[in-house]
Amino acid sequence: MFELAEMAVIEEIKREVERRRTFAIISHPDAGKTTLTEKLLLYSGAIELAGAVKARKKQRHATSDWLEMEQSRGISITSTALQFDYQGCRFNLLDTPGHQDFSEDTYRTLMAVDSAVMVLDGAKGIEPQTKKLFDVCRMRHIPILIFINKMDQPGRPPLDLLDEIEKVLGMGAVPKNWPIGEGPDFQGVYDLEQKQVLRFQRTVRGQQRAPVWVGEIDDPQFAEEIGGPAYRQLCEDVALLAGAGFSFERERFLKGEVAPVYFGSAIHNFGVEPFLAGLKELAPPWGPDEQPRPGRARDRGLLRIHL
Ligand SMILES: Nc1nc2c(ncn2[C@@H]2O[C@H](COP(=O)(O)OP(=O)(O)OP(=O)(O)O)[C@@H](O)[C@H]2O)c(=O)[nH]1
Ligand SMILES: [Mg+2]
Repeated sequence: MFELAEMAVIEEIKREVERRRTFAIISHPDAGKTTLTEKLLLYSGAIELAGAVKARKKQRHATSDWLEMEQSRGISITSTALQFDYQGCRFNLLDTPGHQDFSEDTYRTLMAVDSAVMVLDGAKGIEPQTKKLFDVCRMRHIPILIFINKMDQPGRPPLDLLDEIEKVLGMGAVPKNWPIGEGPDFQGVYDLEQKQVLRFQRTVRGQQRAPVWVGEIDDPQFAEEIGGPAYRQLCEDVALLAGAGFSFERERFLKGEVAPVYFGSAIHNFGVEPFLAGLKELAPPWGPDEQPRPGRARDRGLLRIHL
């Protein structure tokens, strides 16, 4: 029989485990993992001013590229573990290097996480290193969330990107939000579940949170302000998506069979907060594996000591 004090400790441990979200950010080099990491820190309140991967003289560098060589070259070389709290959850985030020379480090990191964030460049889609890392995730049945980044640059039509995820990765892709405007005219995202428009404003070098207007798609002022072509495209896409019958099943997500997809621009802080909210809602806490994950349990303990 457990004593009362022991029971309280066990309950406390259970609560602490429940509120943890341990995930890695993975992708082909340069898709924007470190930039997104920095913006997740900004939106969680862990930092007040976001740094840049390639910082100017007196500007802050991105928190997770802390090695001098990373700062001078503007690439990530090692995985960096960062911890922050957001709305009662404790996030353990591992920003990984994309370059294949350092991929051993990324593979090891993937043994220790409960989910992965896959960052895609909206113009490039699935690149070779992304595919390789995806294969590792699939082998380990790691649930994946997708952030399609760099929507502020001319890119591919969002439906093409979803199609590519399904065809190349063989995984279902369910959009949670949808881009408003494209390339330099990218203005925000439409939340497909809440049926809400989130229209962001840029800030100087994206160092601070982007002011956001939240409203209805049929608000005449919104329609006027975003301009005719962007508005028509958004309405057409939303109607098309409603008819396409996308449905997100949590069980399939947890098995790594289907991924929720979010759009945004990490550099301008567009779509970062909805993505952070999605992570909180969907990324699973640690739990007994439903399916065996090769190589996982042994390494997990070791890494957790440091987190
Ligand atoms: N236009 C645009 N550029 C971005 C965006 N996000 C990141 N970048 C730029 O893309 C480049 C690569 O960004 P990183 O965040 O270092 O990419 P990474 O995936 O961490 O790269 P590695 O760690 O070296 O694999 C940098 O010059 C960023 O400023 C974005 O949303 N839009
Ligand atoms: Mg990086």
